[in-house]
Amino acid sequence: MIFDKLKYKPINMLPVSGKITSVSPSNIALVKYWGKKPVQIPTNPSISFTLKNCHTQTSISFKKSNSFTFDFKIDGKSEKSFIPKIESFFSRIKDFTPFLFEYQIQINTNNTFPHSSGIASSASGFSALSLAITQLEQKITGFSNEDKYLKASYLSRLGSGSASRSLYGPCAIWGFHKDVINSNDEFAIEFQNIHSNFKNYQDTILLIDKGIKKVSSTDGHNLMHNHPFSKERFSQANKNLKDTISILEKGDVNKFISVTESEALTLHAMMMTSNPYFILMKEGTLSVIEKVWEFRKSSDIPLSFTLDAGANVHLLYPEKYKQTVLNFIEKELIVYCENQQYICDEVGSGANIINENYA
Ligand code: 2P0
Repeated sequence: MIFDKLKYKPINMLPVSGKITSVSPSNIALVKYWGKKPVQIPTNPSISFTLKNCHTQTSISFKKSNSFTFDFKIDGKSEKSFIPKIESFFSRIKDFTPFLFEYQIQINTNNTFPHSSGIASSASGFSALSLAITQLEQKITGFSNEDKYLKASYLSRLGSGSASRSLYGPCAIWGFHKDVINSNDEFAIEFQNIHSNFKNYQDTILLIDKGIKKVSSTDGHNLMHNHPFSKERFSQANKNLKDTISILEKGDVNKFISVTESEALTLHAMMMTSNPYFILMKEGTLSVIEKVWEFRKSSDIPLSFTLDAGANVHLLYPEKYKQTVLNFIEKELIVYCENQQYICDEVGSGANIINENYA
C-alpha cells in the first residue's frame, strides 16, 4: 500500500543533533495546475520540466529539545514574510513527521536565481526543505531512497502544490489521471521516458516584470471554484496531459509547441475570466509572444513559449539552437526585459542531498 509508505516507523534512536543540506530546482509546468481543493489537492493533473540552474540550497541544523522551535534565514538574513507559510507547512506535516518536533531547527536557505525576479521560489524552497526532512527520517527509519523521495514529494505538496514536482527530473507528473499508472493527487511521480529531441531542452526565462504579483497563486487557484469554464478546463487539462506524455515520448516538437502554448494562454484566459478577473501578463509579455511567432515562422526554428502565473516568458527550444536563439534574444527581445535580465536554464534531474552529519 502506497500510503503505508508515508507512515513514520522508527527503528533507530533519534540523533542528538546534526545538519543536512539539500538542493532542489524550480520547475516549469507544461500542462498547468490551476485550481485546488483542501488540502492542496489539485483539480487536474499537471506535468512539468524540472529545471537545473534555478535552484534552492537549504540546510537544516537540528538539536534535541523539549520544545519545537524553528528559525528561518534566506541569504543569511531573517525574512519575516516567509514565516506564515512555513508555519502552516509545519502544522500540515506534523502527523507525518513527529520526529521533527523533538528538535530546535535552524533553516538556512539561498536561491541561485535573483531575489524578487518573479520566479517562484516556493517550488524549489519547499522541495529542498522536504527532502532534508525526509533524509533525517531515513536516518531514523531506514526506509528506501525511493520512499524518501516519495515522502519528500508528499510533504512538499503540503507546502506548495507545484513543489511536489521538483523532486524528480527530467519531468514530473502530479495529480490523478486515469490512464497514467501510479499517478495520484498526493505526490508527484517521475517521468523519465522522454525522446532525445527533448534531452537538455532549453528554458531561457525572460524577466519581463520583477514586481510582486497583484494576485497570488493561492488566490488564483481559489477563483477556479465557481469559474464559468472550470469543467471544460479540467477536462482539457486531462486530455493535454495524456497528449503531452505521448508527445514527449515520441519527440514530436511541433505538437509540443501547440499543446504547451495553448496551455500557457489557457492559464491566463482562466485568470481573465475569473470573478473577479485579473491580468498578470504585461505589454512586454504580449510583444515577446508576437516576436516568437514571427521568429518561428521565418527561421523554422522550433522556438516556443510558456508562461507561469506572472508576466515572465519561458522560451523553450532544443539545445542545438541555443546560440541562434540567444542572438535573437539579445537583438530583439532584451528590450522587453526589466533591467535587460534573463536567465538561461535547461531541463535538469531533480533534488539531491549534498551533505549530512549527525551527532
Ligand atoms: C503550475 N502554477 O502548474 C501552475 C501554473 C502557476 C501557474 O502551481 O497555492 O505556488 O502554493 O499550491 O504551487 C503556482 O501555484 O500554489 C502554480 P500553491 P503554487 O506550476
